[in-house]
Amino acid sequence: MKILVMSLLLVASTGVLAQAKRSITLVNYETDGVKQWLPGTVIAKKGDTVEITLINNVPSGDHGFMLPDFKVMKVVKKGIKEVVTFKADKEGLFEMKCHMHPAHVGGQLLIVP
Ligand SMILES: [Cu+2]
Repeated sequence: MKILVMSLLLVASTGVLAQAKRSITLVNYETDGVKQWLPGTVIAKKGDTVEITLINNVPSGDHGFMLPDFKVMKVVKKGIKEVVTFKADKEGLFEMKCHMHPAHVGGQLLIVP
């Protein structure tokens, strides 16, 4: 048991959320008329550089990806990958959304200390 606890502490202190460049791919999908980015939650650590690759597979056409709190805004055309990069310079829970059709393609960005 003591070894397990020591191992978990080591992992927590050295790797899992150490400050780094984080890359993730989000895919836009539609089901029952609801459009979302998948995964809908992106997690990073304050200080990280976050690189998000965006793929739009929704038949209805172009959609936007916006992180208003980080001044990120990108139109993602169907079938054309886009990449956005930003510095996670503040912690908290932030909104991701489509700036072209604000009622959909939502998600959230969690930045932990
Ligand atoms: Cu949209």
